[in-house]
Amino acid sequence: MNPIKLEKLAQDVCSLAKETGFFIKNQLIDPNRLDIEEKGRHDFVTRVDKQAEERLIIGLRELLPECGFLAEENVGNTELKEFMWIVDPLDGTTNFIHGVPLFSISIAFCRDTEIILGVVHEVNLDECFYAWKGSPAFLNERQITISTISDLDHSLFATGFPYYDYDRMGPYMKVFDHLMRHSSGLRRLGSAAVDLAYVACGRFEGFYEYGLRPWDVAAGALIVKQAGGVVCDFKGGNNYLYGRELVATNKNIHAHLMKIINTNFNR
Ligand code: 2AM
Ligand code: CA
Repeated sequence: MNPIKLEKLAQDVCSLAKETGFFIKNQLIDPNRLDIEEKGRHDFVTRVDKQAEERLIIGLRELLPECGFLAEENVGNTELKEFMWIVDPLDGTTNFIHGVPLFSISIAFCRDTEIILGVVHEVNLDECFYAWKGSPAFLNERQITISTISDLDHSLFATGFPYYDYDRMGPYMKVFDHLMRHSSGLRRLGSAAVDLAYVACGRFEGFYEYGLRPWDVAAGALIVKQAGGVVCDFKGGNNYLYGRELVATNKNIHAHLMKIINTNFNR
């Protein structure tokens, strides 16, 4: 494969995400035609998730024909290759189904297990967050960085509520309890990709969730890091892409949040 120019690729992927976002938003006009299916208990997919994924796969194949795919709805089948796209065509499907205007498209480009480009496009506010290996992070072409807050009391956190694996609810609720008492507050937006993008641009000081899949976090994790933040699993290690648990922070509050997570989850 020819050397890949990541900056140009990021621009092209942002354009594709914006076009696909426009398609998704237009489908909300008639909520009766979403054709909702339950993939598993509490796990929904609509015709729109699948059609958006098809559009993204066609567009990404045009950009770089030889790459593999790991995409949530698996419309084009998973293809494992050295260069891979990891795609969530609609992150926040539950919001989408209920007409809550917060959902996104998440597209990451990886070489083996390394994420080298990430785009998270929040459809409703038309906010496109992106970064590539070695770059700063951007929101609609403006450079973004993590916040500088360093104490819990002034920190705003995001999380996602568990929707399976309820065995870990005990420690989860203890972390929740601690942050309720000792932080500025907790938000549950319903799109992990947006939660991560909001850590990257300084709206949130930290985010943690378990039960996440690679397509929820791949793009956002790179954007947080390129914005100056820290991303890890619940033990402080690097297994957050496939490990189904992730912490992302602005760096300054990282040790505080990890202490609370460690105390409750890793005993
Ligand atoms: P999804 O909309 O692409 O499924 C929020 O907690 C995160 O978990 C989102 O990134 C969401 O991605 C994912 N998720 C998957 N299934 C979910 C469910 N049943 N309820 C809530 N979030 C779910
Ligand atoms: Ca999805």
